Amino acid sequence: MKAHEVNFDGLVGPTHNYGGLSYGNVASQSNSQQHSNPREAARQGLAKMKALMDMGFKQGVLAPQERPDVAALRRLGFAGSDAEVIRRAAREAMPLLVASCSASSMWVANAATVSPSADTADGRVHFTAANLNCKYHRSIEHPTTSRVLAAMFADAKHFVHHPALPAVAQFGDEGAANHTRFCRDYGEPGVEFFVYGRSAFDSRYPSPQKYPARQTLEASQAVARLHGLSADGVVYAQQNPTVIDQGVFHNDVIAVGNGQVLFHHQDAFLDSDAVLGQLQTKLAARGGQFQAIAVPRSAVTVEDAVRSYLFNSQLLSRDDGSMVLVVPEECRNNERVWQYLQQLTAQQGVIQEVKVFDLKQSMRNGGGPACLRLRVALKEHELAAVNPGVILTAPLYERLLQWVDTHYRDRLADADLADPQLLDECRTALDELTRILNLGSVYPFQYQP
Ligand code: SUG
Repeated sequence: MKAHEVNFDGLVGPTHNYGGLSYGNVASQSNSQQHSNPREAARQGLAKMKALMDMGFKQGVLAPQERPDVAALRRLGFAGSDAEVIRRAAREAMPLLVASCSASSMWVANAATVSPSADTADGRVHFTAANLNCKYHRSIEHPTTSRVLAAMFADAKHFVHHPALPAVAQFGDEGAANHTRFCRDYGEPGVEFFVYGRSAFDSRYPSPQKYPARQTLEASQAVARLHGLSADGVVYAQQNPTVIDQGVFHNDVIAVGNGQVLFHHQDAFLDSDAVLGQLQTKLAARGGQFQAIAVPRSAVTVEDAVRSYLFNSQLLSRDDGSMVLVVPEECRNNERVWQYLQQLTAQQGVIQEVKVFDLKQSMRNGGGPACLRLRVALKEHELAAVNPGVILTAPLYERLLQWVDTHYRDRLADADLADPQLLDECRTALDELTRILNLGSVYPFQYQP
């Protein structure tokens, strides 16, 4: 049965800004307080979606969230009309207003973990929304994420939605950014690879010293249980704590996998040989042939990887079995990384082409091509059951472009977040978007929680 990997890209929201909210994410911290350009950010994201669609890849769209999140501010004690809530937060607790305005839901690699039906006990596609509880501004995403995913994948015959794990640090879960799947074919049983930063309950596991490890082993194990994965189809690996301390806040900043291939930095994992050995053995038991492409630190340092986001790339399979690597422009601007990529494609190995995209607006917050997409492997009949409103087509692309140009500002600074007018603009835009994507009422302002 034919199956596809569909990339659902997060549409950048109208409040895209640089809040400096993510300690441990070097780009977010170093670009704090700069003014942003939400219109350009959304256009850059759409350009990538369109280009991949034009190359023949299946592409979907994931809607942004309602921001400022007035309901979240109310939960923190700000009262009055919506405008008063925003003005009071701006006066008394600007960092909370900034957090409630973040467009961070655009990085949908953190929206959820997804297991395709070939891997799960009940033969359905399973989704677990990520609690993202390491950062306040991200921890408020999952209720709406769940509603949006349920509106996209509504048919309970094929799709199962699990609520986010308990919202405590011990179950810190960052979704697909720490999850990869290896398989011979997207429709066949595969090996799901969960990478965690620390253990919450077992002190024998080392932890980073400087920056937080966002994903715990216990969260990854809970997701695997919820999805009904079998032990022979799962590998757990600990991220190297020293790379977390250098700014690798998710595994997808240091490794990317697709099909039977893992493209990763030499320093990505603790006990790398054992990890790669397990992947090789478990994939072989499923009839596959695992291939690891390790980038040596002598060619690309961890610092280069963090600056260029070489590994925050999309590795996509073409019909002839070869792969294309989708990288951000920052890779071309880094001499060592670019040289490595030239050598890689010249070898005539599995990765034969590199495609470069300008995603600067998102990159300044630490979000590259891979952060912007949630992968869902679907068999043909499952794809047919997805809400067709969210599958990108040429007319939908044109409509979204027009929608962005109508509603988005081209400049946003901290002070603008205090303007209640921004809330009205966002709600008007999102109300229209839910009609364009045929999502129904998914936002708090539409259903009054
Ligand atoms: O969680 N940045 C996001 C970037 C997420 C990248 N995702 C993956 N690697 N999959 C984060 O740190 C910055 C927001 C700000 O500072 O305004 C932010 O949330």
